[in-house]
Amino acid sequence: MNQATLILVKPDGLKKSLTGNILTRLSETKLEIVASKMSRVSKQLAEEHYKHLKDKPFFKELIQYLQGELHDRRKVMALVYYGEDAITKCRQLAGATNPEEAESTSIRGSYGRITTAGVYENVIHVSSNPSEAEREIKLWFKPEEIIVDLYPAKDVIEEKRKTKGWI
Ligand code: DAT
Ligand code: MG
Repeated sequence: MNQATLILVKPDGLKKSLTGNILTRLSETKLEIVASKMSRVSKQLAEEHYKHLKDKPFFKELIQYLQGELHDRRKVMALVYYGEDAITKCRQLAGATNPEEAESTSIRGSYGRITTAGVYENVIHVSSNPSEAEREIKLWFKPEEIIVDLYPAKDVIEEKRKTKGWI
């Protein structure tokens, strides 16, 4: 079954210059990249992304980590991969959540670490199931930023929104 998944190259992945390695690993899946961008991560976005973990003792550090405060890289690379069993394939390549338990050849097993403060710096985010993927993709991307019609969208007339244009 065709699926979409959100992928984030987290700030530690960017700081360690792992973007190329990670995209190369993910290209083994033969999935299609249907959206990609560099994205600043506001506190609000980070908290919404990880809202299922808000009661965990590590939530505050996790939000700081995703915002790039631990790596002086206040951005992530966000992508949407699409194709047959996209979630399973990408999660398999990513490896287990805990980088010390992740298979050593997986992305997290190869490049992740646990900090002394207990933060899992695991390099990459992959959605865990189709409904989470839909929620996350809609959180990180606008319909027009995705080159296929993944989910139903409506026309929105924005008259007074201030944006930037080239001079
Ligand atoms: P995953 O990223 O594998 O989907 P998750 O959604 O359960 O895992 O957790 C999101 C992130 O939160 C995870 O990438 C790293 C962090 N995290 C999860 N469990 C943790 C723990 N026990 N200690 C520290 N960080 C943790
Ligand atoms: Mg998850």
